[in-house]
Amino acid sequence: MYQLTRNRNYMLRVDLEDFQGNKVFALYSSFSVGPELLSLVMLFFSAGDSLSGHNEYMFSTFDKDQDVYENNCAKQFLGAFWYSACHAKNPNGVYLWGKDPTHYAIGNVWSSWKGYAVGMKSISMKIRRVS
Ligand SMILES: [Ca+2]
Repeated sequence: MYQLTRNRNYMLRVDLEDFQGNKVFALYSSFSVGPELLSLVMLFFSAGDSLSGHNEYMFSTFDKDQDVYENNCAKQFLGAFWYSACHAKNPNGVYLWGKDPTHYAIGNVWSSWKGYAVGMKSISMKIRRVS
């Protein structure tokens, strides 16, 4: 992703769908990934903005903790993403098949739309070159 977004400007569109067939999106006017650093600017959304709070954070995984939380966000929330301390969305989290509050925020959730207990049916992130 770093090589891909390094030399040009990209927009990001995130599309979300729940298990009732509702669809929302979030659009970011600029999106880039540094060596592992996320950078983006919010433009418009119907999904709520669960991503801007992760601007300027590093990508973290189970075996590479680069978040600012005392523990490992990727381990605690069973995902991998640009976590801060820790997340407002978890697209690489556990596929919950809808609402499942058993374990807090481990699912593929987008909190500004459905909170931390409702997993999405689908989440897609697409980038488009703008210059
Ligand atoms: Ca940490």
